Amino acid sequence: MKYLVTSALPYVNNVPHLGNLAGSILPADVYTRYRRLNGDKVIYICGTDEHGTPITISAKNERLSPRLLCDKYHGIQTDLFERFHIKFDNFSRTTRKPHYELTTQFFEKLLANGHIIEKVMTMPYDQKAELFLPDRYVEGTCPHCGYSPARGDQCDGCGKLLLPEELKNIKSTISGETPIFKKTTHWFLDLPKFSDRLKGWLESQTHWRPNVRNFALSWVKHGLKQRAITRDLDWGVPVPLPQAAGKVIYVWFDAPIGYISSTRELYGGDASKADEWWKSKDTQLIHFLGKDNVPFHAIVWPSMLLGVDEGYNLPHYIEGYEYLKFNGKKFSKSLNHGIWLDEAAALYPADYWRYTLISILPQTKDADFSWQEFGKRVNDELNDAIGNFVHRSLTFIQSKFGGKVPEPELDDAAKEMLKSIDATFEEAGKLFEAFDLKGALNSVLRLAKKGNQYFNEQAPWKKDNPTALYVSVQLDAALSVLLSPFIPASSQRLWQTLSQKGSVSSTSWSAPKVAAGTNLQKPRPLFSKINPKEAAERLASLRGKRG
Ligand code: B3M
Ligand code: ZN
Repeated sequence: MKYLVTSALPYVNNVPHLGNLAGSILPADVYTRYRRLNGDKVIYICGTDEHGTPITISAKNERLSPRLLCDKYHGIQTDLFERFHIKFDNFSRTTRKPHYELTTQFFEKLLANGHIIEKVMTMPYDQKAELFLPDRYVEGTCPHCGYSPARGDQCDGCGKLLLPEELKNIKSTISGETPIFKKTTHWFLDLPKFSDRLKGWLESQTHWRPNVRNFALSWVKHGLKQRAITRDLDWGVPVPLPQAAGKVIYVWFDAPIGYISSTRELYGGDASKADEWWKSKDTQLIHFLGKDNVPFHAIVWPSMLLGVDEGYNLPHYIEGYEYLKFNGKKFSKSLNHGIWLDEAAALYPADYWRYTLISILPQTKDADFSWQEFGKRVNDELNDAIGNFVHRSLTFIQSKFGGKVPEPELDDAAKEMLKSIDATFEEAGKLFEAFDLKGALNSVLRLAKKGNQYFNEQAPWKKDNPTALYVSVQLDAALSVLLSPFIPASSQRLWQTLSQKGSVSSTSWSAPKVAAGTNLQKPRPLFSKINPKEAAERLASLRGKRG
């Protein structure tokens, strides 16, 4: 089996925050790193989502052309993801020419196959701002659950997809005025036609998380509506029809096609190479994303893939995460509530963030990041349970055996410990296969704690205990491999301290053996403790300096 892994393409109008990192990009990276260690063929595909009104509005605010805005933030995001050791196989942009061409082909094919329909519709029009309002820029009360503010495309209260005209008390979020409804021609994807096939397909995806699957199924069961896939805008992929001047393809139509165009780009534009991932039956297509993106990936995108009828695989798995909050509330740029990646990178090593975010990953319910939580994870787990164990074992070998791994005489306790290492590879591997990244990390943490217990029981400081130290080194090496999907930089440092060759990320998902007689390097502590109160102060002072 091969694995084609994607994370939702981030809009290119901002500096991402911790929630954006935890919401799909980091877990997809961790998962891909596991796959690679496990010897699987895998690629991780992403890129920036550069169309839609989020971009045009930000461009206006920053007094830049949309293109310059995209250039600026594509650069910023590329750099930041690198600093968090996110290893994409390709990180593309949806404004590149081949992406325009592929999007145009998708549109033309769906039109030719009778899945796109031209209709005159009425759209909310902001008379003050003089523009048709895209769905996200009207707000009102949800007709289904009464939630407010519900957006014109979706209600955050009940999660249902909406149309602007269904909203009660509708307002433009650009001017605050009540919009008028004006006639305009648009092209619609005929979703109802796919209902039966989608329903059958979704019902058979019994390996998905029930919340994601039931969420998607409930939309189909409530009846799908035809959805406009063009907009009155001048930024985007032009609608390839003579009567459609001044109209572009809706960002949510072109964005997922970005997964394919980015894969093609990885192969220098060779479509047949990309198709080995997109069309071959021995490939699983795996999408990581936030839960608000589930309808587009579980309903609209599969309909597009089915509708072009070119043999594309449907998603094998959709991981839709719940939300990460900061101190109990949503991240908010306007309120400056949260932590942004440039700040995070300036404050603490990437691995501290990566570890903490995975350990609180919102897999089944919303999660909360706070400095206390960060302190607990970094101090009690990374530093005490993992770092101290490793450091104690390695310094003892330096002081008692001159840094040389001693020859063991394996007794029952030692054999038991070595067995636990194998069992952890197996257990954590199974959890990875089930997309339980948090569970996999916990399994590794339990092994480290067991190691501590073993070390304390063996008390090699009381008398020479070469066996216990030998076993501890095996455990150190195992932790280096087991942790490398989560904290690759620290794992690599440990790997080198153990005098192991090459990159820990390219060994294999099994217990490594450090032979007796190996000369180890002088250990330096892998982590250090943080002070939650000081962390908050350091962030404040960083912001003060930057103004
Ligand atoms: N850019 C929405 C988001 O960032 C959108 C995802 C596209 S995935 C094809 O939440
Ligand atoms: Zn609602």
